[in-house]
This record gives sequence, C-alpha cells and structure tokens, in this order.
Amino acid sequence: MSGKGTKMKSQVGMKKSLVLSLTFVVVAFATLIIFGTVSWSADYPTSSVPPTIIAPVDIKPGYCPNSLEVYGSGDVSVAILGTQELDVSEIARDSVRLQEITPLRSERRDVAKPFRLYKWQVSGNKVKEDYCTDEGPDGKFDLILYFSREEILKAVGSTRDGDILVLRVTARHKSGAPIVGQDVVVIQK
Ligand SMILES: [Ca+2]
Ligand SMILES: [Ca+2]
Repeated sequence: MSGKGTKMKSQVGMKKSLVLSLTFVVVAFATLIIFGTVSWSADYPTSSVPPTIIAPVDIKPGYCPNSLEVYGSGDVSVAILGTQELDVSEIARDSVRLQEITPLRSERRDVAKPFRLYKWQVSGNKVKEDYCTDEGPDGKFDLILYFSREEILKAVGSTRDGDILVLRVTARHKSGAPIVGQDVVVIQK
C-alpha cells in the first residue's frame, strides 16, 4: 500500500511540476511576445512601411555617357529626378547617400528628364555606358546633390580606364519609404 501511495504521490508531484513548467513556458512566451512586439514595432513599424520607390538617378545631369575622370577636379553632381510619382521635395535630404557617401550640399532645380529605362536591371559586363540620358529639363523639379570626387573614387576601389560602373543612390521618402536608384559611370584615366 505504502509503495502504491508513494507512486501515486510521485505521479501527482510530476503532474504538478508539469503544470508549473507549462505555466512557466506560457508566461515566458507571453512576456516575449508582449515586450518583444512593443519595442520592435516602436522602432520598425513594419506593417506601415510603404514599398520601396525606384527613383531615376542622373549622374552628371545633361551628360550621357557619364565620364568619371579620376584625375579631374571639382565635385560630382548627382540628381534624383522628379517623376509623376516622386515629388523630390518629399525626400529627406539628410538621408541621401551615393555608395554610402554623404553629399556635400544639395539644391532643388529642374535639370533633367528621367532615362526611359531607369528601372533597368542588368549587372556585371552587360551594363552599357549609354544606359543613361542627356535630356534636359522636363518641367519637374529634381534634387541635385554634390559629392566629393575623391570619396567616390575611394568608395569604388581600384579601377581601370574605360571601366563601366553602376553607382547606387539610396534615400528615404518622408513617408518612410526607402528610395533606391542607379546610374552608370565610365572611368576615365
Ligand atoms: Ca548623366
Ligand atoms: Ca526634371
């Protein structure tokens, strides 16, 4: 009898500890969910982040191909062009980067019309130096940013004369939407 009683007692004990363990797991998960979700959604409101905007970018507006002279002087102008969908006054200027480089200064003017294939997606040796446009103003304001030539050259690393490179611009729309764009340069030595 006493053996059976002990067995029953230990079974009850096991059940109790199982319930306790389950309760602990549930509470732990609930805590994780509550606190995790609160702090996470406060920093990254993923449900309300608008989709990425692909913007037309024009390096050296008015020129195509866009030669990047290694031994040249002066800053390099890069424009994010306004479109029907993108009002450039809605771009957070302090968020703009070219290959992670911060612009020296910026201004808003109408300098160019977007290349009709500005959403092109080719890479490597398929990129052509004439994947750009030299068309001038189109009635829509553009955001022009000026970057240090030295910083661009440092960012792209070692190059040879005639190399064709794709440079990327990233920024943030005031709505929170990420903005990306690209243009082609030809290295000249
Ligand atoms: Ca250009
Ligand atoms: Ca324009």
